[in-house]
Amino acid sequence: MNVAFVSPQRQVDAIHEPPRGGIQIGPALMASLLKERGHEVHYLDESVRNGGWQRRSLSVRKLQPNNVRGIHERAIDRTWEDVQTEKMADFRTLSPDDFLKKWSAFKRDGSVERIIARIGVPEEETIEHLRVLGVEAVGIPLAASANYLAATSLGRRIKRELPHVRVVMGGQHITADPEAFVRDNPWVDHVAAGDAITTIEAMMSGHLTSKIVKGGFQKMEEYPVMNCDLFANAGYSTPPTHNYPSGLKSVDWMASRGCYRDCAFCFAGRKEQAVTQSSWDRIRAQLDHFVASGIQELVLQDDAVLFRARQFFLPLLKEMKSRGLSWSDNGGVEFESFSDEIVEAIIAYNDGAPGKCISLYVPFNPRSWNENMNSADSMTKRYENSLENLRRVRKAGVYVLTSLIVGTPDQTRKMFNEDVAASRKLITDGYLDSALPLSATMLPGTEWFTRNGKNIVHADDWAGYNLFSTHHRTDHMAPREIEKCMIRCVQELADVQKIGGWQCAFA
Ligand code: B12
Ligand code: SF4
Repeated sequence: MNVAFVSPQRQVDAIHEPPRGGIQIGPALMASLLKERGHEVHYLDESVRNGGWQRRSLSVRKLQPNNVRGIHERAIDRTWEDVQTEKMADFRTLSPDDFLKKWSAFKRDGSVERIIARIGVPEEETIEHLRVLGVEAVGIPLAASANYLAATSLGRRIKRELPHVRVVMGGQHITADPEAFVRDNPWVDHVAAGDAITTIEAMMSGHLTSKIVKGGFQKMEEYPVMNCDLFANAGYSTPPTHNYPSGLKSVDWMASRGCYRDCAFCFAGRKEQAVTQSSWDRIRAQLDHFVASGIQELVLQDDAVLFRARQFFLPLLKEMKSRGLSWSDNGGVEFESFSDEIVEAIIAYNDGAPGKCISLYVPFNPRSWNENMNSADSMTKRYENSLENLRRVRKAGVYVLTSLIVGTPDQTRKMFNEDVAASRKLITDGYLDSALPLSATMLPGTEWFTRNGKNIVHADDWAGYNLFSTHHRTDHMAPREIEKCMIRCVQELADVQKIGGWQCAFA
């Protein structure tokens, strides 16, 4: 077979969202497997290919009040730089209320209006490229709901202009409700419900009859070594756009996946997704391949990297250090499990010999016991030892950031104010480098979606599903108030933290 995995161009909210991207581990692993089996495989990320990340066209997208379906969009003759300059000048000089009078996505008449930036290669160029490559099938990932419009628009167009090409899709958004996806997108040939690592070859080859192909949740042993040659020339930048900019050549990687917790807002912790860890043979082969490919830093995306830490995380550090690899954690280090033993191993990692721990993302996520309290304060008081350990790793030169989730279904204004004050103190007391505000998102397949999905302002507001722009109200806050809290958080912490463009749209 001659096949391609194609991540479409991005459509992002140009005002409230910092554009972030990187390799898609799932598609990269499926591509590696098919290549291993002798197929001709292309890995394309249209947001970065051919200088894509710098190619940005702007439009205004308007959604009618009262949830009337339908998207009205018109191109605008402005550049990304021009809009960012104006936005940031307003951000620095206006009060949060005045800033939002001009830039809020939520208009007084109840409509939702966003300035959308399309980032990457335009669809017609993607179609032409696929035609030249002569592919028989394409796989389009749809992990993040925020990519819904871009992914479905590309898939539909491929079926229209290259009707002989099979289009298969998958990813967490589709897994959450495959029936609805197929109903709304009847042109698609196959979709994966769950993992496709064991079914992708049959899906691509057209040997299956059913549209929805169930893949369950697969163990790490089903996944091959990720082949870096596939995306070596895809166009990804150094430093990456979603992680602390170390300047090193990096790659996203998961040595394990799944989680034993079940947080109300997260897809990774669903009951069927029990933690699965790669075998040591596979890990060693992968690390050797990374080194041979010139990779210097691993960006760990594991859901529960500290699960069975003595058997897994601590030996993993030894394997990475022995190869001189640096690393960061972007998937989230569990604060509760940030023990002395783990911290001592991280400090020892930064001993001056090649390989360094560069940054750690340690979220103070709401758990069931503290959903009615402010997270930063309640977590750090309950797990004082973990808190002290944050200071210790910072002293060893590690950049430590946390997040502050704004507009959770349970958060009151009082809780938000306390959260900002607690985050500020944690920074000034030396425990953290920064606290990144994220606007709560009701992601399909999660408890928050079931509970508060009804409060998403507009059903067609796909750009609102990223973690930076607001897309909902709660029993305690209107959409604009949530936006206002996002602005306030950045402004009120600005004098104590260094927040980068990869973390925030207002930097
Ligand atoms: C790594 C990661 C990132 C990285 C890389 C992004 C990427 N697109 O790969 C970064 C940090 C850049 C990122 C960004 C974002 N992410 Co993210 N991310 C993850 C994370 C931790 C791991 C994904 C992964 O690689 N898993 C390992 C592989 C093996 O599994 P998999 O992806 O599920 O793939 C399997 C199946 O889903 C399926 N499949 C997947 N793709 C395809 C494609 C085809 C054709 C087929 C047939 C099947 C198929 O088969 C695969 C193999 O078995 C997940 C959580 C998780 N545990 O999955 C969140 C997750 C995917 N992210 C999420 C979100 C919300 C985002 C952002 C919108 C956040 C933001 N910035 O606002 C952005 C979107 C950016 C973008 N361009 O798409 C949500 C998505 C939920 C949703 N419905 O929207 C998740 C599920 C986390 C959560 N909160 O629950 N993310
Ligand atoms: S937020 Fe983190 S701890 Fe909670 S279920 Fe998701 S991966 Fe697990």
